[in-house]
Amino acid sequence: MKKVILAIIAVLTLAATVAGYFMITNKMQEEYDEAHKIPETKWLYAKGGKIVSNIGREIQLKGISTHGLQWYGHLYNAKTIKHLRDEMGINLFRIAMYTDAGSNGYAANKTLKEKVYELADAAIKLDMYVIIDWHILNDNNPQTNKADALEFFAEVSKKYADEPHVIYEICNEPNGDTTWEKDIKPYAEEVIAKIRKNSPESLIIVGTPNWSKEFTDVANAPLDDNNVAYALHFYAGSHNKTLRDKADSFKRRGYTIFVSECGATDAAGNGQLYEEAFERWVTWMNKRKISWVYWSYSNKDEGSAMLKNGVEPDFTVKGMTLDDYLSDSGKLVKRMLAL
Ligand code: IDC
Repeated sequence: MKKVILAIIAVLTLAATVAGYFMITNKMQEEYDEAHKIPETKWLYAKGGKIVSNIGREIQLKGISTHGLQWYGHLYNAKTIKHLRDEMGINLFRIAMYTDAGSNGYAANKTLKEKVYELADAAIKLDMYVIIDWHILNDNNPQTNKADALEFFAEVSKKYADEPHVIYEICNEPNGDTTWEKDIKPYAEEVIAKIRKNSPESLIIVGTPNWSKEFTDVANAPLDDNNVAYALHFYAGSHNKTLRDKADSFKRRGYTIFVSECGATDAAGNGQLYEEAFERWVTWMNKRKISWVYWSYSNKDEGSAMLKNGVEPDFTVKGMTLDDYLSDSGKLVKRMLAL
């Protein structure tokens, strides 16, 4: 009997000691974790086909693009961005700065940079991400205005060197006979070198051939930089599953896709909305957490414009909402942003 009691006491003592040990080590572990926790910052990284934060959390950005600043700059200010953030739930704003002289873009009109700064500063203050878009289009090839681009990105990346909210899109849509190997890649290498000199961490979006829709040549000779995403642009009336499949196989190879521009019309940006086709694209992007940006916030008489033709939101009216001013395109994107 005595032996049994002694044995029970021995077992209980051992159990208590073991439990105590684990309690202590658990507590120590918690304290260690707490002391060594890495805080999540706002920097974004393109990694393995995803956009992630510094602690590896996957991030999807959703946003709206301006139309050309040289034509619709008066519609864009801090209030516009705040209303879009609060009413549409976006966390990203894209500043489309056309570059070609023929469209009175940056090559002919250096004052556009001031508007870029005004809007980027406003977006940052609102704790939003912002894309500074070097909007090549009629100038087909990023090499056309490369000297301006190098100077522009050197200055802008210096100003925003420590600013994780700023994303650089260095060539909207290369097109015509522009190729990846001969034109875009060498251009990107030079521009990225300028940006990296000031801002080693920033996320950079690089346009791809054929209006940012071709990835084969990119995958065969990718950029040697550890924080670039590649642009995929689509318009629901013109592009469908064939393009999604191409993008999927590119993504599966570990490249990060960023839909820095898309629309619900056809590629001309005008005419009817392809609502169902657009929703299929949105579902596809959301499922993969691919970030996307809608074209565009303007009041031009064209199907893609988010505001009714010619109207200008009056932000001085107390309690005003953008709802009163939205076109069918604006209403559609509001719905799609809520998916
Ligand atoms: C369109 C505008 C239109 C303008 C035209 C040329 O909606 O008002 O006249 O540019 O400047 C893109 C381009 C984007 C186009 C858009 C629609 O990035 O600038 O905007 N689009 O055509 N790529 C595919 C479609």
